[in-house]
Amino acid sequence: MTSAYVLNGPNLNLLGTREPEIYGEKTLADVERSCLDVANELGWALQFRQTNREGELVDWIQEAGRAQSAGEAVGVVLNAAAYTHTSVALQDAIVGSGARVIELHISNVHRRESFRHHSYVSPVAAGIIIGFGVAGYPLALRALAALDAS
Ligand code: CA2
Repeated sequence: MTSAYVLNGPNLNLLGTREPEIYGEKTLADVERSCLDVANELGWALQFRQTNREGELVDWIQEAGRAQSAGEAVGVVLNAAAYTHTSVALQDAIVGSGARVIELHISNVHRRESFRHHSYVSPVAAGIIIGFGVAGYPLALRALAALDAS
């Protein structure tokens, strides 16, 4: 069965516990359930993960790229959180692995502090979903399906 990866970076385990005015009230477990509903509808297995470690995100992107090359994965929805704005290693992992990546942010980073306006992921992403709250996650899975069909 084809897998879709949804990879979440640092502090997203805190979703729903603090800063609801920015990130809403849903928890990461709620987000996983909404992704599972769409994955089931699309006939995909779901690899939904969160880590606070940059290297672990790199490992998972490489894993997704290998699975995609083997025809076993459709791509990655990546909310790299703060590493979006700092990590050359993530950009290198995306390019080096060939993983198809949809960059996702819950908040509209362009309405926030200027340090959030730059992304190392955007130039190597297939597409970007920003500012739709956690509703962006199922949208991003549907975007992966659309890209896969095109
Ligand atoms: O809007 C997004 O999805 C972000 O990727 C979230 C990151 C932030 O650094 C990016 O600029 C934009 C922060 C994730 C931390 O999430 C928390 C959620 C609830 C409480 C505290 C942190």
